[in-house]
Amino acid sequence: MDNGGCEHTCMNTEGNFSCSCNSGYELDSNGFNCSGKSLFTLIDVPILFFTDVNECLIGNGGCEHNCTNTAGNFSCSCDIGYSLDNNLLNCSDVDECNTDNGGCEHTCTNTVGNFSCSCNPGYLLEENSFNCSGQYLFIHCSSLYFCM
Ligand SMILES: [Ca+2]
Ligand SMILES: [Ca+2]
Repeated sequence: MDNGGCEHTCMNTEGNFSCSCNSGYELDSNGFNCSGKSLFTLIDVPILFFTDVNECLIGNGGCEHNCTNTAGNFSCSCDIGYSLDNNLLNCSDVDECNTDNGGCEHTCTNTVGNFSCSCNPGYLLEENSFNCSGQYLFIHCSSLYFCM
């Protein structure tokens, strides 16, 4: 019995026959012989079938502000003035005044998503929005000894 010419298994079908191969082998193009799958192919399969899910497309990935899709994962980030909470989803206002008085020379006032500087009475906020300079008082004098 020549096994129908099949190297491994011959399967009889009505009026015909076909060859099949043992597990781990695949049928050659001639329809009779079997050759072992290359190790490369076996390793490559899970990579070929790997498709990333873009979690950001559904409900922004649960991120309160910005969602960034990555291969096999995703991450949330926050707008300027906010920091990511421990749950890695929500964003909280940064109290800039806690660090170096927010850079303000006099008074720092924290706001949601921002902060602002202000100056003590008699001082004006400079154009850089951080420093304070002495206010110029214009006194009208009609003479050296009489000012109003
Ligand atoms: Ca992803
Ligand atoms: Ca703030």
